[in-house]
Amino acid sequence: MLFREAYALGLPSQGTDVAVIWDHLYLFLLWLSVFFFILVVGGMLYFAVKYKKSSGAKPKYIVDNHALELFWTIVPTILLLVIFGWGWSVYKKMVHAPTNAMEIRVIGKQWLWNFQYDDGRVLTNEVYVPQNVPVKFVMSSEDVIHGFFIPNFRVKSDVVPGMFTTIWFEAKQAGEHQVFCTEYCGASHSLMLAKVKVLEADKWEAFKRGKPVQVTGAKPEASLTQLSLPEQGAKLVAAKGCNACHNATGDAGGIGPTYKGLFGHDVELADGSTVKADENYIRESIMTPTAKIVKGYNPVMPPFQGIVNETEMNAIIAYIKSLQ
Ligand code: HEC
Ligand SMILES: [Cu+2]
Repeated sequence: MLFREAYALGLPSQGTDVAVIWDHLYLFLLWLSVFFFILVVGGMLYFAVKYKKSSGAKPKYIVDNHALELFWTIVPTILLLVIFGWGWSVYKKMVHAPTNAMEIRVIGKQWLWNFQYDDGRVLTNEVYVPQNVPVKFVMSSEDVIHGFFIPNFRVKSDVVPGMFTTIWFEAKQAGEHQVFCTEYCGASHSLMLAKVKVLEADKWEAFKRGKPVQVTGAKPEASLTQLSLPEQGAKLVAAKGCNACHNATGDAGGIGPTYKGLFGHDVELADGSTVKADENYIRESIMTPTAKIVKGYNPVMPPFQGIVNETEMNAIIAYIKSLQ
């Protein structure tokens, strides 16, 4: 244990498998650099002393040494390729969430984190997740650029207004894990903290059954009548007048395209290109509808910039996603 502590230089605890492979790579790079630092600087000092000549001495004329040159070309090349391949494989694991990952939406704003669950619950500065289950955070910002970082899981991403970014993790250690905002976002940036609370299976089941989590003002029963995120979205598209032009039935005859079967599929655009309908495409379609015009439709949709906020955006997307 002591050896690991010294060798790993006090890196935070390894809360995921990704943290383990990430640490191996990081420590390999670190100790490789230390090795070459000692080799180069040590060699330099050693030779400076060993071959010190009094001033005025003529140095010997040295011709090239092919064996040596090949050696110091080929060895670093192999090393760099190993680092590249290794880094690539770790990176791939870090960014590609398993397709069965459970999704939670994260909204950053000055200076707190909100977490939106599919069942409609919203938690602030704390998020409960199951142990040993892949979880994907779909993140957006209400104001400026924030950074979402869970050191114990070795995952981090900027959270940028006007787009979605994602991270994923599969937590191995039950308990609390600290979240930091890692992008200077204003006066209380350093207080923009949250906790990821990893629950064992039985506790997770209890949490899902809906022990009342928001106690401010509302009675406990309120959580039972709370709407799920897709249901909130259905209410919102009705309230914001979207249904005048869109439907959820699959009927193609409306002023705008149907929501049914949209999410995750390719959309043909008027300019002949196609685009995959993911979270960012739907956000753009709502905020700046003229950016991409769906083939066969007129650009008559009004922009909803400033009318749909981030919380509502997540609900609307969850609703469209549910209409497969
Ligand atoms: C005045 C009619 C109208 C209203 C109101 C309207 N839309 Fe649209 N919408 C359209 C039309 C027409 C298109 C297709 C042309 C385009 O891409 O702009 C479209 C495209 C879209 C797309 C892309 C669909 C696809 O198949 O790629 C989404 C998503 C969307 N709208 C969501 C909404 C939401 C959410 C609202 C309410 C907040 C809304 N729309 C309000 C007319 C409307
Ligand atoms: Cu921040």
